Amino acid sequence: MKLTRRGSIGVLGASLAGLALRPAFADGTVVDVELWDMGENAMDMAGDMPMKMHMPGSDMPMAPMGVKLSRAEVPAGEVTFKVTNSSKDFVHEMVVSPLAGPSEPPPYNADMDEVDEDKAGNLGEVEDLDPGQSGQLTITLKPGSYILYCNIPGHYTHGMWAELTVTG
Ligand SMILES: [Cu+2]
Repeated sequence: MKLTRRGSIGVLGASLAGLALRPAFADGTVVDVELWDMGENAMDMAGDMPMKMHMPGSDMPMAPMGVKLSRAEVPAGEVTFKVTNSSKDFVHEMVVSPLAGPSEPPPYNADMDEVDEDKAGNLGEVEDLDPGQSGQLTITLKPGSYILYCNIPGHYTHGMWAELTVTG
């Protein structure tokens, strides 16, 4: 969620155009991404527990929301994220930003309770998926550390992030 948006429709359109020109995902890596939560009370759960990236190494067993990846490591190059919102209650989204290093927290805007996308850098997103909806994003990634997160206010701090490592 930010001012300079790359809409999910635009991303989908670009992907469909790509499909017409060459075999689907012939060169790229596919990562399945599930955006999940524990139901309508998920935002009231977890209280003030610190769920965000300043807990490196935590697997956040109590997080009421999350981002689940089919793989946490991919080779550099084209990566397609196939994103599904499995929630019955919440709109979620997936944003991709680089990290300064493994488990380095991204810039965080406490007033908005969200990642500061302008500072973190937004490499692409699948925005505003309704419950049960899917979307996808294809981007080219260099080796390094990345974070995939939902930046609807409060969701990041309720556990909606996952790290992705891109190897050279
Ligand atoms: Cu969310």
